[in-house]
Amino acid sequence: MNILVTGGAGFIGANFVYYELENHPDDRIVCLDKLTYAGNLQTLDKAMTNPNFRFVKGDIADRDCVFPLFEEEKFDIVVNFAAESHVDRSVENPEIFLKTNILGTQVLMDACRKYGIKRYHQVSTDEVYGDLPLDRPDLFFTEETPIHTSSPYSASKASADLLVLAYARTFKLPVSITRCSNNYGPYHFPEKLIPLMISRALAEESLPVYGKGENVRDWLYVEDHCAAIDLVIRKGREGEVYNIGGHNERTNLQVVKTILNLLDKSEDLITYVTDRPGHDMRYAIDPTKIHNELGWLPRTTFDEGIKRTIQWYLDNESWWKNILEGDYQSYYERMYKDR
Ligand code: NAD
Ligand code: TDX
Repeated sequence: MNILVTGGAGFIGANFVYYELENHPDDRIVCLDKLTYAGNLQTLDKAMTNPNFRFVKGDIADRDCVFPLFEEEKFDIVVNFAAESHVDRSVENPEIFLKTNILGTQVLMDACRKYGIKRYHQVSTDEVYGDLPLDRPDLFFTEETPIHTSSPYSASKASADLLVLAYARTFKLPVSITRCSNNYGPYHFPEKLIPLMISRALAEESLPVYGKGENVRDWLYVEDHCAAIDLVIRKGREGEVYNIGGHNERTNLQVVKTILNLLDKSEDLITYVTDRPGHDMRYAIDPTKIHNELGWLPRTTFDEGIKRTIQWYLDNESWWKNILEGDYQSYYERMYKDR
């Protein structure tokens, strides 16, 4: 199989590249990535020497880049991870989210129509379902939960999902979609909650918790997400949506305190800051469908995954320190200074 992985220099995409190279050594992986602020070629260092791997720098929304690549490579499967992925950045400036997340998806699917494909897979998010109230722990997102978005980011991801389903119905494109809960693990960009808190706690800097820290996220170790996508693209039914999540719900405050505790740092570092506008209260996935149809279950508990993640950040300081020393400094100033 010849597989195109877009956004493979980012967090989940890179973990997926490594998962595929290890578990399907006969397949070829081509990574197309624009290398935005979130893309990092250093992350793919270990793949670069693999003869079954090729990296191409380019924008999924650029037809002049995407179409010749499809013509040359004749892909069997496309897995689209490429996206602007940070909710706070979408509040600051929505436009690039619409361009990459919606129009980029369209360009990729147009290329699939023109050059033929066995499967186009869209990596989506539980955020397309909006949020659940904190006082209803009995409620979960299923694949039938209505789309109901809160942020420009989630609206762009939901729009892309609808476009994917429209291409399936109108043009008979063989598609699938997965909607996953919050991931964590190696190579997670330090603007997101868990790596931000690990890196700041290590430096004994204040830990900015939005609002009261009571919002709930359903955390999934990134390798479990990769295993689920791998199953769906090879064995999942065409035209279907599969939710992915592992019943690992935690409040943000619980997550931050766990990190402080594991690093043996003081809880005095926690600083409550102004809440995110439109902040979703709770995400919680019901993964029954993917479990029943494909036998998928998460392998990593939160307690185990967070320890492994912290250890990875301790062992790979140069990876995240390089990021913190770049443009990230002005990002942090902009987002958190007067908060
Ligand atoms: P990320 O921000 O870490 O990585 C995104 C990657 O896409 C980067 O390498 C970036 O350079 C690349 N990219 C951005 N715009 C591009 C463009 N126009 N053309 C080509 N490449 C481009 O994101 P992530 O956290 O790895 O998320 C990957 C996907 O998974 C996204 O689609 C996201 O919506 C989805 N998702 C993420 C999570 C999560 O918890 N992180 C959960 C569910 C779903
Ligand atoms: O400094 C912070 N303080 C804080 O309290 C940051 C960065 C976040 N938070 C809170 C906001 C959220 O309730 O932590 C929670 C997690 O925040 P993020 O890491 O920004 O993730 P989230 O907004 O939940 O979205 C993530 O999961 C779904 C990914 O970034 C999305 O790409 C994915 O679709």
